[in-house]
Amino acid sequence: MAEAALEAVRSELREFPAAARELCVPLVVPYLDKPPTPLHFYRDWVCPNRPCIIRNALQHWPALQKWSLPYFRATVGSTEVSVAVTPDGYADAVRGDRFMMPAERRLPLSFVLDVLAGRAQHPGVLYVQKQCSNLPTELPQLLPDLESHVPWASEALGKMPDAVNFWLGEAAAVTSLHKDHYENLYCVVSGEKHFLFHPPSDRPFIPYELYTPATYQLTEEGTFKVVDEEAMEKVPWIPLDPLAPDLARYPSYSQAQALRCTVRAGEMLCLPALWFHHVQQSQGCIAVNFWYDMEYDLKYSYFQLLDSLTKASGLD
Ligand SMILES: O=C(O)CCC(=O)C(=O)O
Repeated sequence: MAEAALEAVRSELREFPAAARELCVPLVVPYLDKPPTPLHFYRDWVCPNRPCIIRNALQHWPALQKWSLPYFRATVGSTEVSVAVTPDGYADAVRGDRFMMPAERRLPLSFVLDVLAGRAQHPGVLYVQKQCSNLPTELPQLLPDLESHVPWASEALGKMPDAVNFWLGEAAAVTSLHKDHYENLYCVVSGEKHFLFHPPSDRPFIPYELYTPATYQLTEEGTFKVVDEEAMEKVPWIPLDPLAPDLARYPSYSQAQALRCTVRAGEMLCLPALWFHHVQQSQGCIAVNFWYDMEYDLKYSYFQLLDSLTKASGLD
């Protein structure tokens, strides 16, 4: 009897993503030709939790004309920044039976630029991607080149961003599939970013497991050592690579439908809170994003329920 009830819950969970998709998930990420008003942004995108790409939202930023690798070399080349270094381009990702975090190195930006241009060598893959507002904290000289927030979004959401992040890295640097509790306004200044998404409603098909956290350590010889973070709790993370999903191990994922888009220079992606995303980029892509904390409203609570039911019913 209990097993029959549990199977009924699993069956409902398996049907939920298709029903949600039919009702409210777009088949492609739509484009807007100009920024929305605060009302339209809230009504058409934030409330329904739908992504879009906005053109002509950044053209007043001097960064769009100025930012390039030679400009950075001339203006902030001597500034030291935190750089995530990994052997394979995957920081904060499941590798084997560990949740691997990158080695973190402080390097002059000019050195990173040399590596990006193929003029210098460094072991592994480099990604300037320290989150928690690395733009104002590590590269404040660049702040006059853009706005410190997105005015129509700040007005719509009634708050300022929690973080303004700067991203610059090698094409081999990949961000593994995950979700955040932020309304994410992701602005590409130069190059391209390739996003793969799943709506939050796909949760029943997306596996999570608990992993021992570990950090890469770069040795003197330029090799990588895996050092367990024994004081840290286990980390729940998605083991699946959506580019090459192991369907023998995670067969449910074959029922999930990924949405893909490329965000080009001058475009802003509005990535709603709780959407799963996996990110790749062109070599030397320059981007800035604004993380606005989401509203912890019923939408959040419903997602938590979906998450709990998926785990409790053993669908994970
Ligand atoms: O650009 C990237 O590599 C990752 C961006 C991301 O995951 C985020 O903003 O949450």
